[in-house]
Amino acid sequence: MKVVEKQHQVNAEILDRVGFSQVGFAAQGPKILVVQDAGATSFCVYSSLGCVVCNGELGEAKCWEADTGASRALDFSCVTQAGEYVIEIPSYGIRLPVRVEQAPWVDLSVALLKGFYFQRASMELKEEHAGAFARQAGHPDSSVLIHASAASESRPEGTVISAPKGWYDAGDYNKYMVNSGISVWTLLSIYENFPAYAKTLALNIPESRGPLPDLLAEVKWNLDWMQCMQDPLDGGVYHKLTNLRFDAMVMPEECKNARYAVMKSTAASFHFAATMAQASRIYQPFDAVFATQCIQMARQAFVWGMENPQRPYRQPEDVRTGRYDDEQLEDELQWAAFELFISTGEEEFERIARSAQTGDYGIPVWQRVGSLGLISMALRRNDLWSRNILLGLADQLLERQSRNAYRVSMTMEDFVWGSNGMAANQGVVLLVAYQLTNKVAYLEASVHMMDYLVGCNPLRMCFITGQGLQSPLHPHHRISEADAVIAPVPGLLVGGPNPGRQDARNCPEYPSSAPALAYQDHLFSYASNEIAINWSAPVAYLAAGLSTYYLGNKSIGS
Ligand code: 9MR
Repeated sequence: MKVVEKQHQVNAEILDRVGFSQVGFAAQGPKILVVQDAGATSFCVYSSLGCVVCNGELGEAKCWEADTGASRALDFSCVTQAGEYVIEIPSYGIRLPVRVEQAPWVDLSVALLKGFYFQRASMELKEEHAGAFARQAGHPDSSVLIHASAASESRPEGTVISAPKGWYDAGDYNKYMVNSGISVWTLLSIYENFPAYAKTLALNIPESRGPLPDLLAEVKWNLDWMQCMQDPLDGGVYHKLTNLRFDAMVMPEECKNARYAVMKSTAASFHFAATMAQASRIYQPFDAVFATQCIQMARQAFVWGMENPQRPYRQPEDVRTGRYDDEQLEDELQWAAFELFISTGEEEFERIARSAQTGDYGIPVWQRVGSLGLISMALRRNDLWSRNILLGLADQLLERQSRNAYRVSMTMEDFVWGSNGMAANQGVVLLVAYQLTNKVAYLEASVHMMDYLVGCNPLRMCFITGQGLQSPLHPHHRISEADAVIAPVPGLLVGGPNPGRQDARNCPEYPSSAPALAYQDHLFSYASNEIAINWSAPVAYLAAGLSTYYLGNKSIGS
């Protein structure tokens, strides 16, 4: 049996009592720890030589409705030099070693992007790239059946198409267009907004040292699959490539169930159009032929979506896998139209985008993508209208951070299935606001969201497998469960606290039902402990963006 050593020695007692970034702190960044309230008192920070560096008082006790009891923040931003420190709260009996460095998220950004490689379908992962997580190829997807719901004159039910490659969506082995769309957009946006940093990312994947930067090579693995999901005859895009039922908890190579392309949908076609349009401008300097293909396919999918604006996904009776169904489709339309406008400069796309009845622009999630178009428009086209909406959103997030000791923007409503993805996307919106304004408050607020995901939370968990001091060991992830390695596949973000308990039938009671504590590190806790590409992508964006700023390619706030 292959065993991967745990990287760190865990001091369980301290970990349980202190919420803090388990990957470290940025010398120029905000630095907070959170402890359960046991009265106002002072703290002291010591250098590795035992000298007092600074001291202060814990912040006021705050109750957060998502948590139980009151907590206090300890703000040690007085430390501004890289090094090893010990933080002492004498009257709480706490001595905690912490590490401060220039940008503590660099390795994390690599691990998170490598996590996408570990999700690849249709290929063998070789030991030279995957180490202990090497595995055989599975799901070749070279013989995919057109499902009855997707049948057309030229492709009747049972027609065989080939749609290999792509990333497995999550803990399951299916590939869904909608969730691929938002994930690809987020990863490509890392490249668009932080190109210099993105080019330095060395992922050790089979395409490394090839013509494409590693990040773009990894994303292309999924774009290649997406392209196979378009019906060339009419431009419509299939909603998903899936089994009829979820596979057992076995390795990819053991899965022999038939695979189907299911129903063309409006949402799938617009997700496809948006991301292919974005890809066309990004891959242009590297591969003009591919870029041209992307924009042509984006146009065809867009036309299909415009002609079929009300084809929400309807799960056929014989299909039991993920739905990603959504009834509101104007936000998808607007996003696709904006991306096409940015890439082609054709005003007709802009006109269509601006006349869409999108309604509420919230934090991006797979079923609410209007803000993705706004982010592209604000950053690529200096669009004032988009900028104002985004800054309005970011200001709300900022305001919420003053309400709890953790300084997170999460409200009770945000603790849904995939709450960690929500937290990560809040961080992305804050980081975009910083890019637009250079207001340091947004940057620091985005650090707080990152801190939350890597340990500064009521559960004291780093929610990314294989990272930090205390991370999920039993994610709902077939490969992690079925391989011979004790440790889970690294670099994957779990869904996180979710009081919804949609897994109640399969998974024992969680230790707590408080929204921020409703989590269990259990294989069958798919409503709180599954991993998914749309959750990993925004935290990868945060890790890369924060690294860029704190590595000081330009000075903060300038
Ligand atoms: O992330 C999805 C969440 O928003 C939905 O509430 C949930 C139930 O429909 O499905 C989640 O997505 C899952 C998908 O349907 C299948 N693959 C695993 C995904 C993550 O749990």
